[in-house]
Amino acid sequence: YEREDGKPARQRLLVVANRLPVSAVRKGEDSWSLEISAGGLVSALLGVKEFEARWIGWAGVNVVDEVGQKSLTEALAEKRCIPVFLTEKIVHQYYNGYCNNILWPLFHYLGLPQEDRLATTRGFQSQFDSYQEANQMFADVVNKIYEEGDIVWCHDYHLMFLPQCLKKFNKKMKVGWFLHTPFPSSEIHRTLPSRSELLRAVLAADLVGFHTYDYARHFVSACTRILGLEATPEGVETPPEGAENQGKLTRVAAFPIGIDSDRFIRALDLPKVQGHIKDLQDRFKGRKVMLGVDRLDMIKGIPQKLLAFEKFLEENDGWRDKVVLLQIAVPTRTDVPEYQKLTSQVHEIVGRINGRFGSLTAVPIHHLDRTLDFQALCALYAVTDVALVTSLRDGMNLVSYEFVACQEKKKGVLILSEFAGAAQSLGAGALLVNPWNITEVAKAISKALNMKSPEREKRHRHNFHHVTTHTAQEWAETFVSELNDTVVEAQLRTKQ
Ligand code: ADQ
Repeated sequence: YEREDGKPARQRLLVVANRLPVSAVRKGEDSWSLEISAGGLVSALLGVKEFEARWIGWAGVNVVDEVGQKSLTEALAEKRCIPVFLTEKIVHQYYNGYCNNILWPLFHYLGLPQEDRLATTRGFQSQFDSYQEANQMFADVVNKIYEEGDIVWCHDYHLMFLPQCLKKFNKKMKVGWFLHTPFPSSEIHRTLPSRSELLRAVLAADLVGFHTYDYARHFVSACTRILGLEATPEGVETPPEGAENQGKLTRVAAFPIGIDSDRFIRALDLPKVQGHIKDLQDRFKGRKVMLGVDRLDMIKGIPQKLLAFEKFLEENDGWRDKVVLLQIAVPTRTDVPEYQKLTSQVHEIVGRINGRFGSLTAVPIHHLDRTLDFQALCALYAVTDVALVTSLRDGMNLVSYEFVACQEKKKGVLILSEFAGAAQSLGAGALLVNPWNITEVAKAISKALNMKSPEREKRHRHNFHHVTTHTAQEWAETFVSELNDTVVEAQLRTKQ
């Protein structure tokens, strides 16, 4: 790479994810309003200074006309984003269907949606075809902009076919793939009709990453048991297939994600956040604040959390007017019936508990079906005494990290599901629970609310140290530099 001034430019990192970090809304025939969504992945990659990132993904809108596609492409180029245009049918079959209705529940050990089981089984093949087709559409965009020396980092369960599509186009492309969800036990993966095709497609990557060692181990077991391949301490070996094929080692490893902890810590000093904190403290004076922040998804175990809180209130009447649970739940995938059912279920439980334990002036649960802006979220984390993360399964869970980052003053307690990836990093500081056991969770709530300061301090120290030293930036840097090295290694193996 050479810049115009003759100096070498930074190596390009092509980040491919289902969604771009930008949402596009059409304002006119050729004008667009773009809103950046500053998620964890965006801030993680902003910190990776030695590479120049380009984003490739779907902008969240279906644009079929040429004028629209051209103008959106130009508008996004300013944000270093390159759109993939999917058709409505593909979005329905690939995204709503195969990704969210099949892979998402299966990877979180929830099986297929009960009522849809047969319909899903019948519709499986066409959804899988669309999934492959969609992955090829992402690959076509990457292939078009790829230049020698670029590194390609594919993200998540939406794009398991992408590494194979890319390597078919250019064997020398450096390709990494990272999964943000758990990878389930090989016994679960075995039930997927397309189990082998998906594994083989991922193995085309040079480096395959997971949040925890357990997920990596499950993936390797799936490859050995289902595909009959050899596992080595570094990953999975694929034997040569044809005369011209060299065989291949795919590195498999754990890269636990983190957050941009400084961003949260710094935000707490902002006057606006201080103002929110003061308002919240006044509002809930004399009561301990418990907090849940989740996408409204079945993996987050929100009904289980509410039932545990109900049990706690039943058994501890002295606490009834001294504690409040703030549950902030962002609606997602609102067009999927299973998610609509979950919303009604949650509303029903909240209504019941508030009816049972509320008074004319106060209710035990404040439930909000919406997203909060960053500053309001930081303030909430800061005033919380006990955070409740009860995911039934969760790749990592960043909410637990964000809560810890905002607790330097208060040193509140984190109750954390043992089925969240975060349990492996924050387990020593948190109270770990099995979210299915509401008696155990109710006891943990009582323990957390009654915990004395020295123990809270000790637990918080451990977690705070972890969250501030294992950041998103470090996560991205480690993955990308290992991907770079892995390919060099693979080339050496080929030459020998
Ligand atoms: P998610 O399932 O979305 O991510 P999580 O890791 O907790 O779960 O991240 C959610 C993000 O959304 C957090 O940054 C949080 O602040 C924000 N958020 C949630 N509810 C909100 C609300 N009501 N208002 C405002 N913001 C809200 C997936 C996997 C996780 C994995 C991440 C990253 O499911 O297991 O940790 O990717 O790899």
